[in-house]
Amino acid sequence: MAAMTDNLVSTLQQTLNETDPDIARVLDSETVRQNIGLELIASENFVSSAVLEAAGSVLTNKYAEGYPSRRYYGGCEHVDVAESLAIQRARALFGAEHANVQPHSGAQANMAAYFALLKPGDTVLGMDLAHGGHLTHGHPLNFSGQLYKIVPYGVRRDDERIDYEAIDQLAHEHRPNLIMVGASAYPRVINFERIRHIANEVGASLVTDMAHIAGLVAGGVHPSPLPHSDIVTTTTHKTLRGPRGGLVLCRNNHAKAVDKALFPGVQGGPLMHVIAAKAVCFQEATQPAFVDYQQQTIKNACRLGSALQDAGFRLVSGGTDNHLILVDVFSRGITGQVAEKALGLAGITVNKNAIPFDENPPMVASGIRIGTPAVTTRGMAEPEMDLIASYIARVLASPDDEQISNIVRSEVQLLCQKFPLYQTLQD
Ligand code: DSN
Repeated sequence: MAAMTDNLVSTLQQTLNETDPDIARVLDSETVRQNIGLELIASENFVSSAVLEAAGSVLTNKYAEGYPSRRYYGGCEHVDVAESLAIQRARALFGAEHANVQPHSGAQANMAAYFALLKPGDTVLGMDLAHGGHLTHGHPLNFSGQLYKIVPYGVRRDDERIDYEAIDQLAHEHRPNLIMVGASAYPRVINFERIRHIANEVGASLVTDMAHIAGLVAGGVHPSPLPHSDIVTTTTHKTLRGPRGGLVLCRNNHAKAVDKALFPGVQGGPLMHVIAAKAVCFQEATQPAFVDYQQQTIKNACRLGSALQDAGFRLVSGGTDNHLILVDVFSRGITGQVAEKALGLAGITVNKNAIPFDENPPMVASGIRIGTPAVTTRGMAEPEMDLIASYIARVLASPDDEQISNIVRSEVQLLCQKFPLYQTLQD
């Protein structure tokens, strides 16, 4: 028995490098990649060491189906504390009556919201993915498009902003059970109050998916959808800068339906290590520095956008109010696919993205989506945004030129060295 215990303890104490050098190398290489490149994917960020520590902890070992104090497993006394703190902090941060911190992802948070409010076959008005919406807002290949009758809305052709008149008209014509608001590639403030008014007129519920802007909302730099929505869903890893995961917030009258929809409706055992890391993130988001961070994220997006406009690029909707810009690279004769690849080779990570009324298919796309949450976390500000715009402009002026790509990649690395990340992980 003693030998067995010794054996177990020694296995537990082996480093990843000793146990699995292949995967250890992946972690090392990814740490270096994140350090030496410019991360401009609008939905990504860098979590704090405290969030990383909680997410990589022994809480991963624990099954805890159910909710705090109402579990289907013994031994939940410590994870109950973590989940209760996460709930309490999420409610306080966003001013919500109820929070469910268990969704593994934003898609599962959205699924729980639909299941809580709808039955299959009901009608949903959701923002078209091609206009900046999200797969789970009714795409035909997603569960949302398969279970519900979807009526898509989008942006106006002239100013590329949400067409509230069209939402009003579609709502009166189709009498949806639910209106879904929120976007993954929309650079403008969303008028939740106006959509609530439309929902009230037709007797629809309003669900807001604030995944992209949750950190901005928490920091008070974007209007909150909470006062206007029946249910609000989000991920925790974008502007909110927490671990990869989801969150549902709602009024008390929907609390039971949401909790039941999430577990046992959608998920089984919650990821307690991730829930603990969410609690840490919600705590960090109450700090004054978090507000400064969110303000700087928006300032950086505006500066990067205007510097790219000065370099001749067209921005969808003419600019931004939030953490992202959508650049129409096709107007400069290259596709989003080509731009993503060329920038990637130069150490600048972005994603190709459809622009409204795109003539190209989604895998080719006419745009690139650029976000500032991650570079702002590194401490970059307006002067660095001007540099980044100049790198992008140089690479996209000659996307096939290997020499330019190499020169820009060296400049990117020099810039990144001035804003180091996760130093201790690289020792
Ligand atoms: N995939 C996310 C994004 O990049 O915006 C949305 O879920």
